[in-house]
Amino acid sequence: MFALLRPDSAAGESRRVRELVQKLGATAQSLQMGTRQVVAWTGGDANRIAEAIAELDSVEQVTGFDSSLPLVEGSLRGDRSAVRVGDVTIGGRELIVIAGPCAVEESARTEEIAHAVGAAGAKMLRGGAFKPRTLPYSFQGLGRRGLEILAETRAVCGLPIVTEALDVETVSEVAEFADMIQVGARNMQNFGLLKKLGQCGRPVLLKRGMAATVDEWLGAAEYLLAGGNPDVVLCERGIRTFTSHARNTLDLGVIDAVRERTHLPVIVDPSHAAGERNRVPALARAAIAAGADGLIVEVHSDPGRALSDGPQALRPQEFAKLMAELRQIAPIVGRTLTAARDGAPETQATGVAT
Ligand SMILES: [Mn+2]
Repeated sequence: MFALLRPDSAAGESRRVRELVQKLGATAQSLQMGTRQVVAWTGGDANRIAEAIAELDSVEQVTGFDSSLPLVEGSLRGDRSAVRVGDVTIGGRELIVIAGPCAVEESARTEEIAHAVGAAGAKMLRGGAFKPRTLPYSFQGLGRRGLEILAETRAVCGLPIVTEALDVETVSEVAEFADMIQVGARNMQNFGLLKKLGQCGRPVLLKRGMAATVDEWLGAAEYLLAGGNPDVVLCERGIRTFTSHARNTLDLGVIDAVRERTHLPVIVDPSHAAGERNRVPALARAAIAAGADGLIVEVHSDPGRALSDGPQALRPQEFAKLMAELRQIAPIVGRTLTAARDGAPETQATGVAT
């Protein structure tokens, strides 16, 4: 069961409620849902506890679990969550496009890409410092140096950064530098990592596992929320099917299905779904048309020399053209997309059809 505390409750009030619940024989924990304090418990005499708790001034509502995903499905709040990352809000009316290289390479290259995507309208920079690669011989990322390059790039370009934490050991190090921490598809059910990220103090971008059902994906998000981190953005990136024309099959239908079940924002990664740059724009346009709150797109200024995922990286001018196309789609789905500014790569986009 749950107790929702009043918005004006003093900090730490949930501890007093939790201790009372525990005294009555239940196992309880304090949670934070947005700005609200919540105490959740299992066990004990449900009626007796509910009666005792309802009498406390700080308690607004006592309610039972009507879902196995109470925080993700948000039975205590009907509104949609928006997740703040620096000065960016994901999940509002504005579409948020995150762009950048698969992996952080040298500093000048990272800055060049960041300037180009920022001018074209991207609101955040992506780039992996710790890379999960299929083979141990592939480029594994620059590690801490990669995080430093991202932070240096943020200082000159102003874009908040999202980068992946691969394991429990590196979470604190990544949190030191990143504005948002990514959980990769291969790590979606790394429950130790999810528990650690519940306490990391940074918003989390949770990619869907390549063979994960919606219940499993939302269950992973529930771990983050139950662990104390309310700032979670879901990311569909394609699932494994029998298809051979693309790296993965982008599950466009899941956007609406997930938005119906959870208040959390959902963005789409068309790059890892496509696996090939020519296929990326169509998937990106479709994702926005299907209701995504934003995109995360791989962009590289010299994809032929990229150390990771070069074949699926858009060149800066291709990214700018895609952004121009998305600006035409955005108002149709009730969204806005920031304008390109001076210094954006030249684009000849005249319409959605290419
Ligand atoms: Mn990649």
